[in-house]
Amino acid sequence: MKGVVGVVCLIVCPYLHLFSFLLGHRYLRIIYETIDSESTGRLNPAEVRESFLLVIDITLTDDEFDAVYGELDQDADGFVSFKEFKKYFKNAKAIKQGILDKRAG
Ligand SMILES: [Ca+2]
Repeated sequence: MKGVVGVVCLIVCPYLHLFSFLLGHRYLRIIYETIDSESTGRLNPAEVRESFLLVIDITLTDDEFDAVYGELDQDADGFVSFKEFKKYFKNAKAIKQGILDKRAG
């Protein structure tokens, strides 16, 4: 059953940000739980990187990822908890715009 939910979410998640205003912050929880496939309750760097594609539809470069990981992993334990994840992506639009602005120079 969990596998089915995961597959459905992988199809739907790329579009979740489009109607995130309807779901409130719940879409972040859905995305977090989908990426945290082993239900460890924390995301490792590779998983966090994957989350950017799902939440804001952007694939980060190595440099971009290094720059933002410190902001995400607030307690610097090497992993990102849901609390940290939610705090960072609370304003996903602004995060996306910030990355695009930096790319534009
Ligand atoms: Ca952390």
